[in-house]
Amino acid sequence: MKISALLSSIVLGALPGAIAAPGFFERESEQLAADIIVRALPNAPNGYTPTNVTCPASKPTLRSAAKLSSNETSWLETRRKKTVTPMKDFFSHISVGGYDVGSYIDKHSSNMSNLPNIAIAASGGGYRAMLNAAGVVKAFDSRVENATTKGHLGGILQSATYVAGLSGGSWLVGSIFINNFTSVADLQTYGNGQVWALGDNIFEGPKTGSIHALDTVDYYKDLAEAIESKRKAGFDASITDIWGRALAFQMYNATEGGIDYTWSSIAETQDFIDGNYPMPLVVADSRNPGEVLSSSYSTVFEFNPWEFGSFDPTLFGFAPLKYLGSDFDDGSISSNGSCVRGFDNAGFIIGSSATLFNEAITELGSNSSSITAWAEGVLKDVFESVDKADDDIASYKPNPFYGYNKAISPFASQTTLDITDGGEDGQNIPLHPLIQPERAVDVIFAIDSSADTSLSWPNGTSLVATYERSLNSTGIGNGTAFPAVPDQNTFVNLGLNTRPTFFGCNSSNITGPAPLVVYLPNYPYSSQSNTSTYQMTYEDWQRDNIITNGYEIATMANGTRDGNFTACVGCAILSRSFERTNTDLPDICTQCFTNYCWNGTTNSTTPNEYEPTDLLASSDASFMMPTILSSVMAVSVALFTLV
Ligand SMILES: *[C@@H]1O[C@H](CO)[C@@H](O)[C@H](O)[C@H]1NC(C)=O
Ligand SMILES: *[C@@H]1O[C@H](CO)[C@@H](O)[C@H](O)[C@H]1NC(C)=O
Ligand SMILES: *[C@@H]1O[C@H](CO)[C@@H](O)[C@H](O)[C@H]1NC(C)=O
Ligand SMILES: *[C@@H]1O[C@H](CO)[C@@H](O)[C@H](O)[C@H]1NC(C)=O
Ligand SMILES: *[C@@H]1O[C@H](CO)[C@@H](O)[C@H](O)[C@H]1NC(C)=O
Ligand SMILES: *[C@@H]1O[C@H](CO)[C@@H](O)[C@H](O)[C@H]1NC(C)=O
Ligand SMILES: *[C@@H]1O[C@H](CO)[C@@H](O)[C@H](O)[C@H]1NC(C)=O
Ligand SMILES: *[C@@H]1O[C@H](CO)[C@@H](O)[C@H](O)[C@H]1NC(C)=O
Ligand SMILES: *[C@@H]1O[C@H](CO)[C@@H](O)[C@H](O)[C@H]1NC(C)=O
Ligand SMILES: *[C@@H]1O[C@H](CO)[C@@H](O)[C@H](O)[C@H]1NC(C)=O
Ligand SMILES: *[C@@H]1O[C@H](CO)[C@@H](O)[C@H](O)[C@H]1NC(C)=O
Ligand SMILES: CC(=O)N[C@H]1CO[C@H](CO)[C@@H](O)[C@@H]1O
Repeated sequence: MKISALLSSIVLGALPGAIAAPGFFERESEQLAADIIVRALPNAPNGYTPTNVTCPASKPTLRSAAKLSSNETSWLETRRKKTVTPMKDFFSHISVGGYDVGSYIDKHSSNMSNLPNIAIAASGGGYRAMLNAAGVVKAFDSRVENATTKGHLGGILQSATYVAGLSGGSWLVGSIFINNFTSVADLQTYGNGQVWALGDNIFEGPKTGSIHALDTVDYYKDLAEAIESKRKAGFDASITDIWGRALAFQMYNATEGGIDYTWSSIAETQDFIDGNYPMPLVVADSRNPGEVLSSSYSTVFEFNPWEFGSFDPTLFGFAPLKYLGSDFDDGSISSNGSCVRGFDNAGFIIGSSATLFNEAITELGSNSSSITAWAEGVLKDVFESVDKADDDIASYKPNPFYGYNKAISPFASQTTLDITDGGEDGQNIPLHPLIQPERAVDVIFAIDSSADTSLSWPNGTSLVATYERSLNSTGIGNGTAFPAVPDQNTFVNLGLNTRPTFFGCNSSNITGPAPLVVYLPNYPYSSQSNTSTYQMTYEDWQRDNIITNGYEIATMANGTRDGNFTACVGCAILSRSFERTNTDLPDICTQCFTNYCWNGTTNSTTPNEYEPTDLLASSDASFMMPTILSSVMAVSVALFTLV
């Protein structure tokens, strides 16, 4: 889809911050956060510029997607063991009807493949999606104050194996993993132009005096120089390069937006090697110029800490991420070819997953009444030189998959690989890497912040896309299976998008191994978290309100909407594991599954416009707690009679 037409009106309307007077978003407080965070590694050889380096003794090669990489397999052994203690801690504060989960875990911990394998997926949807998912991840994080008290779910993050992000969701993943697995609570307190200072318009750059210490002109100059330098070294620069650099200034707490941080450096960080935290995954699609994507034939790519590639039958291969930019031909670098490093800039990766926003950048670049600096300033040359034929594309040239898998891959004949927003094929939740049978994930917490309805709420569209794709199991689905989900009208009519809904509870109803999906749709608890995908600035209060709302989505308002919800999450986590070990689920799980699992019922009549109002009825929950609690009870009674 050519998005210019679709977006141009929205973008200009949605960017008032971009044209606000300087200082409009100035912060009152100059308080500095005390924590020192140490990040992934600044190991690029030459800043943003991909650079020829001496090849390692055995030259990097591509590999088939038939199995996981040896890197991942051996990392999993370490990581899965490290999840035992967090899982026991989790079930020490989450009671599942009094069942002794701790003993169950102990009993099976000698064979990790019997224990739950947990994943979290954060959808696209711009800053809204980043912040809503941040709230969920915060609720899952045992390091966060009060997250392990009654009604809360802290510890799921520490128990997880994978955390996947797409587009806006990838900004969250980048913010956490490039900043040494920092917590969302810490990201919120940084402020002051360090990270997540979202009141600073990304088109103007960080505040002078922040650690980035650049004024707007210097900021543009910095972006432009990086892109120029990449081009001079012989590489394509696309709008994504500018966009990715700009994002990095907001997400990565390091000088110049972590210009020399690579995504592959995550794999070389000691805490990651030691399996102390989950594996990050970022999802993007490929798209040929002018092509309209659909989940029924798109090729879905993932960036994991070691590799970039796809499990799809249209490519079925992976390239070493650290050596992207090298001249691979049919899977290897020729004897006189050189090895290149530094292509996988950490900003470029999250920019590649979120190319939808290139349009916003392009608008500003070409519309001098918006921001003259973009049109007339130092970025002018860059805008004129980068390829704008298709704005929403990240140019991967040389294409690492050139000449590879010629018999099946349309990419084998292309010298450039065009990468685009992971949500462009409709699969806006990054489930793809998590439903690969080789990864054997048991439960996915699928955070959906999509803007499906006209008021920017989700209605199940993304799950439908992934489900339909999986039905073509011998084709594009390539052996993946996914739980059945109903049509979008049913989602709205049955309220499946107003509360957590479980899909795939009955594994025997799925053709092939598939995880149980805990669907966590964006829904208003304490604030209207349906801001526009193209809202590009958030004051700290609004950022924090959406994060709190996300926290309430994950916990059903800290258990006040259903006192049994945390137990039900426990059931969802344990379900596949108990099946493997032939263990009966505790009784309470029967009730839970009746309440939360979609049972196959559909109602496909066209619903009225979906327009939910804040469940907690006031944006200031702490102010009116007693009233709210009773209204929550009333609402939950009403809801559960409907379920
Ligand atoms: C961000 O990084 C800088 C430099 O490494 C460090 O001094 C600062 O404390 C960090 N900011 C926060 C809020 O942790
Ligand atoms: C990353 O954070 C962990 C846990 O807070 C800390 O122990 C470790 O020293 C940090 N990593 C680096 C490289 O400093
Ligand atoms: C990944 O595995 C390969 C082959 O075993 C090894 O050469 C490489 O160093 C590993 N990469 C990392 C980052 O550990
Ligand atoms: C944690 O809970 C205590 C006791 O209810 C409360 O006083 C405190 O404000 C809470 N902290 C946060 C960050 O919510
Ligand atoms: C890197 O090496 C390739 C050939 O292996 C060469 O064509 C290219 O000019 C080199 N780039 C730089 C910047 O030296
Ligand atoms: C759900 O979202 C899709 C995609 O935006 C839209 O086409 C459809 O009309 C929506 N349906 C309902 C019932 O909200
Ligand atoms: C199934 O996938 C193949 C590609 O692998 C594609 O050619 C075919 O059109 C798909 N079938 C349907 C019904 O979408
Ligand atoms: C839920 O807990 C979070 C974090 O402690 C808090 O910010 C939020 O206000 C609470 N919400 C409700 C409805 O209790
Ligand atoms: C929680 O589940 C138990 C067992 O099914 C049930 O007896 C109890 O009423 C439920 N509590 C709430 C608050 O729904
Ligand atoms: C079971 O699977 C079929 C399709 O294979 C689907 O139509 C049905 O709704 C599913 N039932 C449940 C409860 O998921
Ligand atoms: C399935 O769920 C619907 C509401 O979503 C409910 O009306 C129906 O009674 C349930 N069916 C069974 C067999 O539980
Ligand atoms: C399970 C399955 O169908 N795997 C196929 C995925 O695609 C590759 C490449 O076409 C095939 O070789 C696999 O057999």
